[in-house]
Amino acid sequence: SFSLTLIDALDTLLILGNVSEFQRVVNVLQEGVDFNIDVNASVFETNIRVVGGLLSAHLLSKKAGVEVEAGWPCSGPLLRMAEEAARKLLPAFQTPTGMPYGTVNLLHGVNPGETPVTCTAGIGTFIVEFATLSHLTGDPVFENVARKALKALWKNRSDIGLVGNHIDVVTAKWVAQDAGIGAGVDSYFEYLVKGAVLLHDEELMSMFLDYNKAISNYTKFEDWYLWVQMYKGTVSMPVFQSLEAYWPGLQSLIGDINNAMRTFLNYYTVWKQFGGLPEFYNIPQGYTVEKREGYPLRPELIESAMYLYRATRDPTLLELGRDAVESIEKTSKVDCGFATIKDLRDHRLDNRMESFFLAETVKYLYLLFDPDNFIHNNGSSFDVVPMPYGECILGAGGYVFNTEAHPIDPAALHCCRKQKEEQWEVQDLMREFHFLKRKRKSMFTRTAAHSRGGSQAGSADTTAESSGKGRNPEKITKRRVPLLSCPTQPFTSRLAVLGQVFLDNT
Ligand code: DMJ
Repeated sequence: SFSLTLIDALDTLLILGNVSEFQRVVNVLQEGVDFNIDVNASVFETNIRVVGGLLSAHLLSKKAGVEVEAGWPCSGPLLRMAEEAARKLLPAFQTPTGMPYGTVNLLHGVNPGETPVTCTAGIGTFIVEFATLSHLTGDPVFENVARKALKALWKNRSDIGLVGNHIDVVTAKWVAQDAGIGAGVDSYFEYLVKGAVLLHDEELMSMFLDYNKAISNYTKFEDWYLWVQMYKGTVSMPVFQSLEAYWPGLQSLIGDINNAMRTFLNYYTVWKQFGGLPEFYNIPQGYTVEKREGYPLRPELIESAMYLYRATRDPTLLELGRDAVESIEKTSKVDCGFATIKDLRDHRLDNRMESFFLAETVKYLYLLFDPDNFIHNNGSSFDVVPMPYGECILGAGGYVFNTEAHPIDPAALHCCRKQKEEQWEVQDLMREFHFLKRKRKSMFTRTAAHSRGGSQAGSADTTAESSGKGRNPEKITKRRVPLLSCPTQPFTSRLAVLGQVFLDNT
């Protein structure tokens, strides 16, 4: 009930080059979206699709020709909407462990009687959006709750280094103890890597690398990944889930191309067998799992193909892309969109289209076949955006996709962070200035009293001002406070204090 598909699909419009439609939708959203509604929403889905979609659209809006307000990218209507949506999610994080509930009511917060059981991905998939929000808005609360949740998962991993599928966020007891890389866990691992890349955070990367070792040791068999018991490492389900197909793409992000390609090729054989990936595939039996035969046009295998193609230019990856386009066109295209395939055994259709089809599947396919897309920028072009405190270099590439394929420009985080830091430094400086002013005033009062023969100033006064004892008090009060001589001021360009502008060459 809050324009989920429109928000989720917005940045796809720009990546496909439809600038006018992007601009129209931005206006529609500004006029029509209201998060103050009595709706129970998934904390995870609202974050990845709505907060992520709005953040990405906000950061891309200048490129799309939208007239941005002064202060962009650190302010703007879509950013304010993203912040408003994210604030609605914050009550979910108020738990004894810091791990969030899975659902909140957008109007009333966490419902009384809400289940405390949340899946691992529902706890560990916030750092990309929430750290972006914190950097852009200057409010650390979002990044803090996301980090606390990540740390809680890390603390509760098993002795053999694995995490389970569902945990009680109040007691920190694992309720589902299957460990694997797919449904319920997937984007937790993805966000350790992407959080590390976005924030240059070695701790997040080292957590991932430890998990990666445990996952290889206990779950990997002939380049397939199985489900195992998190404490013992014994196989619990020899099943491949279509959601797991993001893993080769993630491996490519850490440079593990050979392993990534081998696993990708396993998954591609399944694709060829059915003309799509069934939700569950029993590996030893080589067939779909009962009641899991559907294919909701998920993006994961195409996402991996896109990343791996950037790294290898292997034409097999384009072949998968071609197969995907042909089978989606042939089987799923209906009058009003592209329908989920209910059963891959007979290609029956469901009356449903997931928003991730537009947000992710179409986008990754397009990017696979469009080497010149601005998203693939290698830094050879960029935009210079003048800010009150200097210039920001934006749009130079290195975009980090959230798990719903919404690209975030890491340079914007740096830009706004820098601006906020400089604002804080100015505030500190002002505070120091007023403190010194007050101090000088009281010194003047005491010195004046002393020169009139009083002794209240005290003999232990050793401050610089006290050396003016006996001098003309007028002169003392006029001595300039060395505002710009503080060695802790890293100003390189310019600084405005009380309306005066100081340039570094003046
Ligand atoms: C998307 O909503 C996200 O990628 C999420 O992390 C899990 N997968 C779906 C699409 O398959």
